[in-house]
Amino acid sequence: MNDGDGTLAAQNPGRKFGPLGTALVIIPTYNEAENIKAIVGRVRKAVPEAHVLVADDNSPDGTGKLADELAVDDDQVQVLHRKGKEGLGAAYLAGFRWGMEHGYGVLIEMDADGSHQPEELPRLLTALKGADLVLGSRWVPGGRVVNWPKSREFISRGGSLYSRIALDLPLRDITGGYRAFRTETLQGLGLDEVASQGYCFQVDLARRAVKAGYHVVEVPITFVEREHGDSKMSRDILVEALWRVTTWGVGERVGKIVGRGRPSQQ
Ligand SMILES: Nc1nc2c(ncn2[C@@H]2O[C@H](COP(=O)(O)OP(=O)(O)O)[C@@H](O)[C@H]2O)c(=O)[nH]1
Ligand SMILES: [Mg+2]
Repeated sequence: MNDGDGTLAAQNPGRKFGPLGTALVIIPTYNEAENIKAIVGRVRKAVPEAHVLVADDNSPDGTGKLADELAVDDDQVQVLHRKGKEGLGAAYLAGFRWGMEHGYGVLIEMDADGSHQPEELPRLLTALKGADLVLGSRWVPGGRVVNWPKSREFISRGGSLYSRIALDLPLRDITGGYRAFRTETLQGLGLDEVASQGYCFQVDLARRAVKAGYHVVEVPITFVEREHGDSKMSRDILVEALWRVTTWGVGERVGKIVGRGRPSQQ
């Protein structure tokens, strides 16, 4: 899909990066009434120049209404009301499109539940000055998780390791959802074809960015398990991710073998 900057980045690792522009922190929500006010307040304090977009899927617990109350008092906070629960990936895609239409230079993914600490955002933005995409990473030196059950850590580490090997990606945390994109990077990823379900969404974006030749940097983060509300992670989301990653991995390998068998074009 990408035929511009990404390829250039691969060819010119020492290239200069442009200024960042205004950042939009996109926070997808489904039943986060206990968390929304605190997280938006923390973002506004940690990066006062950034704007916030809450992408709510008509949460039955009234999260959208609470977000509206925040938006009334603060013109750097906006709310995208969506019809119903369509998954985190679909909410982010809608948020990315909104951010592109409104001219933001940086689009950030952040959970509402406090797992992604807004106080770490300045470090992600500093790294983005010399990158196309920054991943907040639990599994690089200096990264860690707090209060996570061993079972979830095992699944998360395993998921990243499997994706790393299956898709041949030089990344440690491939399923994480604390990320800062330059808007041009997202424009080069072919968002219309991104798999929007659960963890697949994060894996697919990372995979597309690497394959397109973008400069992707991992910055260590401390991921803190939520204190309020429930996780929306399900067995179905996991199984789907495993299946998709396997299909992509096999597809890439077959593609390489078939490509090798063809006579050279040059
Ligand atoms: N808009 C929207 N947000 C969602 C949906 N599913 C999860 N989220 C949000 O995505 C973020 C991460 O979800 P969470 O349940 O904490 O996943 P976990 O951290 O992997 O356990 C939270 O802010 C959720 O409210 C959804 O279907 N729609
Ligand atoms: Mg969570």
